[in-house]
Amino acid sequence: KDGPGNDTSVVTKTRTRTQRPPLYKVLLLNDDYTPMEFVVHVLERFFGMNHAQAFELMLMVHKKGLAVVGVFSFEVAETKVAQVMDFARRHQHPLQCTMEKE
Ligand code: NFA
Repeated sequence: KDGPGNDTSVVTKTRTRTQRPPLYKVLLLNDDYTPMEFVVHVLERFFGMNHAQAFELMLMVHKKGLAVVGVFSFEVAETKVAQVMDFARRHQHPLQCTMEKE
C-alpha cells in the first residue's frame, strides 16, 4: 500500500532558507590631524560606547589604521556614517568614516 515512508512513495524535504538582511560594517579611519579626544567623543556620542570602550577603539584605529566600530543594517550604517562625517566636517577635522557590506 502507498503512503509516507512506503517504498513506492517519494518523500521530499523542503529546505526553508532563513532570510537575513545584509549587514554593513561601519569603519573609522586613522589620520594625522583629528584629535584623539574628538574621536573618543564621536564614539561615545554616535556609537553608544562608554569612555573606556571609546578610548580603546580610538587607540585601535590610531595604531592599526582603521577599525570596525559597529555592524548595522544598511539604513542605520548609512545614518551613522553621515552623522560622523557631518560632525567631523563641522569641527573641521579630516576624520573619515565609511561602510562596507559584511
Ligand atoms: N591619529 C590621530 C592623532 O594622533 C588620532 C586619531 C585616532 C585620528 C583615530 C583618527 C582616528 N591625533
